[in-house]
Amino acid sequence: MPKSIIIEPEKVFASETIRFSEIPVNAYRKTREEELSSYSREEFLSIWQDLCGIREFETILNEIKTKGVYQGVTYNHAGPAHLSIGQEAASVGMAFSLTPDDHIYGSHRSHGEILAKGFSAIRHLNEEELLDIMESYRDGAILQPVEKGYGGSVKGMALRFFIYGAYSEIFARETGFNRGLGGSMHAFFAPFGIYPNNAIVGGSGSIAPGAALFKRVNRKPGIVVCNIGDASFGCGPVWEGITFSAMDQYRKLWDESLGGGLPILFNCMNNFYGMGGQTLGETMGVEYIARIGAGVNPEQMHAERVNGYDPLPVIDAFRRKKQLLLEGRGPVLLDTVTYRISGHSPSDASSYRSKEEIERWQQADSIRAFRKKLIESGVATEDELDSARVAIEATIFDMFRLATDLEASPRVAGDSELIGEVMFSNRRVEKFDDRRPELLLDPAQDPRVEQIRGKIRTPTHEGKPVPKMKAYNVRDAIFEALLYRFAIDPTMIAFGEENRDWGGAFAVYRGLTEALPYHRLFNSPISEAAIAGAAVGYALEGGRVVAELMYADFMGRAGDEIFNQLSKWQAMSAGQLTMPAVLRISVGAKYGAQHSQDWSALVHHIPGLKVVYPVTPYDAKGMMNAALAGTDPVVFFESQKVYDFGEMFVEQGVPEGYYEIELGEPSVKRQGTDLTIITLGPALYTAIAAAGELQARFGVSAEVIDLRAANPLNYEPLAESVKKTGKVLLACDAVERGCVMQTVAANLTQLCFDDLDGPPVVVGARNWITPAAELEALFFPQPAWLLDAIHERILPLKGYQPRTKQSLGELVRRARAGV
Ligand SMILES: Cc1ncc(C[n+]2csc(CCOP(=O)(O)OP(=O)(O)O)c2C)c(N)n1
Ligand SMILES: [Mg+2]
Repeated sequence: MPKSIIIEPEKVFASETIRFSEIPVNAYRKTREEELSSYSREEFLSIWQDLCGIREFETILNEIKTKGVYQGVTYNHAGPAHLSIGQEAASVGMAFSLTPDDHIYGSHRSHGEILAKGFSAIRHLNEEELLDIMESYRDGAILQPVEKGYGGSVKGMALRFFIYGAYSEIFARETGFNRGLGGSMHAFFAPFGIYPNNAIVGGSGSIAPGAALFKRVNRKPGIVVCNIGDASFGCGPVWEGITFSAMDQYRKLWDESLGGGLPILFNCMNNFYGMGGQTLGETMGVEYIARIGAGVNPEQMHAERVNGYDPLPVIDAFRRKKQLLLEGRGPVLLDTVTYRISGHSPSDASSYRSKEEIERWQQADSIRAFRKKLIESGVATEDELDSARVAIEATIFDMFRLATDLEASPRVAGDSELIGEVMFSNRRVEKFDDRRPELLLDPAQDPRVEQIRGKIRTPTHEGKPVPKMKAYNVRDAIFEALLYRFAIDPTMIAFGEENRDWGGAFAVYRGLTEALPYHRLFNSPISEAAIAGAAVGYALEGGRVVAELMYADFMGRAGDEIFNQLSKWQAMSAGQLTMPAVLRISVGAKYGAQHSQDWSALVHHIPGLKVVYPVTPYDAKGMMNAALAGTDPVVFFESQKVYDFGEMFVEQGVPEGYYEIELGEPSVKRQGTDLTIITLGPALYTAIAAAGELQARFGVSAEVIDLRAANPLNYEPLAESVKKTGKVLLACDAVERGCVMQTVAANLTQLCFDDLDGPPVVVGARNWITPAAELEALFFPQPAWLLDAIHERILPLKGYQPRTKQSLGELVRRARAGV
């Protein structure tokens, strides 16, 4: 289906001038009278109390970190504390009018934002809702210690609950929001709309757009706020997240009923510093962060700078911007000016800024200024303000003390396997919502489905091998699994580069464009970080997502999103979140050094990812089905070498119906008795060819086992085979150094030491760049390499003349040369 928007030469060559509109800077002009009529006395006092509460929360942490004691309570906090003293007004202003349906994402410096949003949520929720949250959240584990001996109101209890959960999380206690597995920089509490905070600078910049996408696609209420620092605007993934959020298609191509532009507000907590680098005048050139909006879209992201040293202009801006977002006019950029009076962390000597500067900001302190405003306007007396301050400070202190008490607030036991238990959620979810999945046609009528119907799903047909054109292949298998789940789970979406119209970079999605509306299958910008990051945001909000990276070599562009985000949030949430995201990554060939590398080892090394690599149609369908029924992040490698391979192993053919193959189960592809060859990826076919030659020329019977997955991995069938044969060769297309097979070889050595005639031998690609298509035989393992290695290091083959160097001496030489 071609694009409905036509690019016309006359139009794009017409002479004109691009005009920018003015970007407001501190345009808030409300008079005292106007302010007084905009808020009730109760609201003014709540703002005041929130400001004081955050200041006290952070002050206690600062004292504890620097002196080890606060008001007689001694405590040694080993972890980080990136405090936001000075930034309270910006946080309170941000959170004031947000409801629990509005989700915030943040940075390492998010205590203030968390508290402000929590305080606001407690005001927005009624007593019944609060009780329900407190009692059900982790079966009351946070509530129990705070309700003991407390006779106050439900809202008062909720305040205690929330502050205690935050402190406990920071102090790594079982009673923290995330059982202490998140900690200071990652703490969050989803029932109040507080979503993951990220210790990677700008980390939320690519994730929050996925959360906003979830709201649009699934017609959920509320907006998403991405709170990030000024220095994070130097991070590529933030720019990618903005680009992803500003795509024209939301308003021009997607169904209007979805609501238009992504409801996301990038809120820059602009304190003018990274750690020591000054973003105004030194490390950036943009001068006003708000200016960035001008380069993004004609609306300039409705960008604006506001005074974040006063909560009222921030509240005003958030109200106006939220309205825009609900009208579908997002994304929005706010440049909220504030100042961090505290150091970057308590050990910060502030050597990069002058004392005078800090003092000037202290004199202008937002809390002091707000107090003055309330008194001068007659909203409250000194005494009233003091007693409100004292009350919140007392609650904060009490909860701090309780959280430091090891008896009331224990840590996860020293011998606990908890972390291991929450690395994966290992659940099965048929669908994440009960509504009817949006489809453009009955899947049975899909043109691709009809085409596949004419294909042959068995290895042979009428006694002959099946010609490629007629064979049901790996592409078809993945397509079938995807279409099946698209028709069941209404939340499931897929996106990536060239995913629509083009049919997916390698035609796996051909036929899906016809079946799915735009919002369920769409083209992303060329933004790998945003593709992977948005998938993370979408999944952790509760939707199923399939994102695609065109080549494994592009994983570097999404490094943080794959290695730190996709992999870690389930465990950092102590199992509160699931991550039902499949990241399809094709592994190239023929395209040289930057398009043909198998990087399975990189993701295999990262805890928290399931890594699979099926290479037959039967395996691809069964494993994609399993991945799409699960709740864990699965990196699903697909080899371009085998996309059009038919089924060669399963005699009865690839079933038309639904079936699953458990992830992590190796598969014996050829039975044998003398030698075991274990493979991962397309090396399976190399091994099958080698096994054929071994049998035909030397009468050696090789068993060939395809791992199909790198993690998790069941070693039992491998050990069983090795125990039978006593000999094992492992082969893959990844470069030999540090490849998955090295780990498998090391483990098999230990598992089967007594049964092995000799050590396992690994044959991988050379530790080189992948050369041009014409030279690939020099690089990727060939059947002859396997025979050579077997002859040299496992089982001398009678009369055999090796064709390549596979000796141990050669291994040492190559290692010494580093190649
Ligand atoms: C990707 C990455 N690079 C560097 C760091 C180390 N670091 C932590 S905070 C920080 C400065 C961040 O500045 P900004 O985004 O303005 O937030 P602020 O600390 O001012 O709140 C740096 C460099 C990091 N955590 N992540
Ligand atoms: Mg900063």
